[in-house]
Amino acid sequence: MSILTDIGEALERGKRKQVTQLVQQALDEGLSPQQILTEGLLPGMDRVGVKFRNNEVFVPEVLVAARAMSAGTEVLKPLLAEGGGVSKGKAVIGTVKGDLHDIGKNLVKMMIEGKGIEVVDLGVDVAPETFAQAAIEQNADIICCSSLLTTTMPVMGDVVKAAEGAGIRGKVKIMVGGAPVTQEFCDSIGADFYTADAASAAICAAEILSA
Ligand code: B1M
Repeated sequence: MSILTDIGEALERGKRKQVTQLVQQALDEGLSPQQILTEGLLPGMDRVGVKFRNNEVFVPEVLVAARAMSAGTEVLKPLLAEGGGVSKGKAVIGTVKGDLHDIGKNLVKMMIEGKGIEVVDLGVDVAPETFAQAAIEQNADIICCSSLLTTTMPVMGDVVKAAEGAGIRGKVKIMVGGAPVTQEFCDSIGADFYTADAASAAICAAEILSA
């Protein structure tokens, strides 16, 4: 069994210390942070999601798996975020109001920072007006919204309206993403960019700032 399989299985069982240790071991063996993320941690989390949907595991098990996932990404963080240097621009990021899922949002943040872009993290359960206000206060170029629930996706439309209401729509680009979000949805609410994963989000943010 490969170490990537071991990482996914330890994550599924919520073994935080084991995940941390295995991720470090994989790095020591020369695997890339990207490979550890996409072929070890993420497949493990996906399997937890399937079991959750099928009522084979419940919120407590999902929470310990999520904590193990966060422990694993914490080890990778400095490597994924390698980029450093002078900031190329600024983004504010958050999970929209009503939604507490933050693992994907944290990954998007890490990857965008890896492009040398400063990211202000507003956390989870962020109101539309808070996104707009933070963009003004931080003089941000981009607002990044994450949503994992079909019930909270519409809040992204309210973020677009809040930016319009605050008079900053011409100045900031609005990026949206999260498992249920699609390009069609992005277009329907008048947001600027949809990307499906953290790596594409980072490329998109960098392209916005170099345009
Ligand atoms: Co929840 N949950 N959850 N959950 N949870 C889902 C999302 C669900 C699909 C599970 C299922 O039924 N299979 C389902 C949603 C169904 C739906 O809306 N149709 C669901 C549900 C129903 C719920 C509750 C309502 C359950 C309940 O209480 N009865 C509840 C809601 C709480 C709330 O938010 N108000 C709930 C709670 C929780 C936990 C707290 C237990 C925990 C979250 C812990 C945490 O985040 N700190 C949790 C988890 C972990 C999940 C699953 C299992 C995993 C999510 C995750 O972290 N994936 C999830 C099932 C699944 O997705 N397979 C599920 C890994 C992460 C890296 O992926 O976040 O998709 P993701 O991010 C990706 C991309 O989407 C993208 O990039 C990331 C990396 O490449 N991306 C962006 C994300 N944001 C982006 C922004 C961008 C661009 C790309 O631009 C700005």
